Amino acid sequence: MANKGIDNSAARVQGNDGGYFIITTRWNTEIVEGLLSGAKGALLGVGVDPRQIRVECVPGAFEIPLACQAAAARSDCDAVIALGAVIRGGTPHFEYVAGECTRGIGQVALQSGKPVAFGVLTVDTLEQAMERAADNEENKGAEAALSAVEMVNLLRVLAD
Ligand code: INI
Repeated sequence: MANKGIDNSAARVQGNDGGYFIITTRWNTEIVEGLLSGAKGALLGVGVDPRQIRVECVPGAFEIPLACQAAAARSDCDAVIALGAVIRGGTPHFEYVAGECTRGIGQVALQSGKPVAFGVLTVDTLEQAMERAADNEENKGAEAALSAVEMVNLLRVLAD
């Protein structure tokens, strides 16, 4: 898979001990299912054991950071992968929801010291969201999953 910015060789899993926690939303279910499918496929593709993958769902993108924080606090969590979609589509909520979600996810990563991959689409239209959640090389769930594996590997190297 030739995802932009992701080094697939660096993303090959190097241990089957930890867990990958995927946080999804009930908002924009169809889009999020596409992201989830991409993320799971990417994790399995780089050697993650299915038993290492746990999926939990929150109401919407605004709730993602808190769930990520709870997941990252677990000793059996190596990385968190946040998946969701905030679609501008005329909602005055957009800037607030997208902004808080993005900021919160970054904050959880820095405060927990664990990778929290950002697979939350922030787009203008449903069509744009569908393009990024499609079953192809542009799938942003897959990109987020591979970045999580790559960061787990890097943090292990840096901890030595
Ligand atoms: N949540 C989303 O995940 N995507 C959206 O596009 C969205 N919009 O447009 O409002 C959205 N809102 C809900 C929000 O994330 C919270 O769940 C809600 O405000 C309750 O806290």
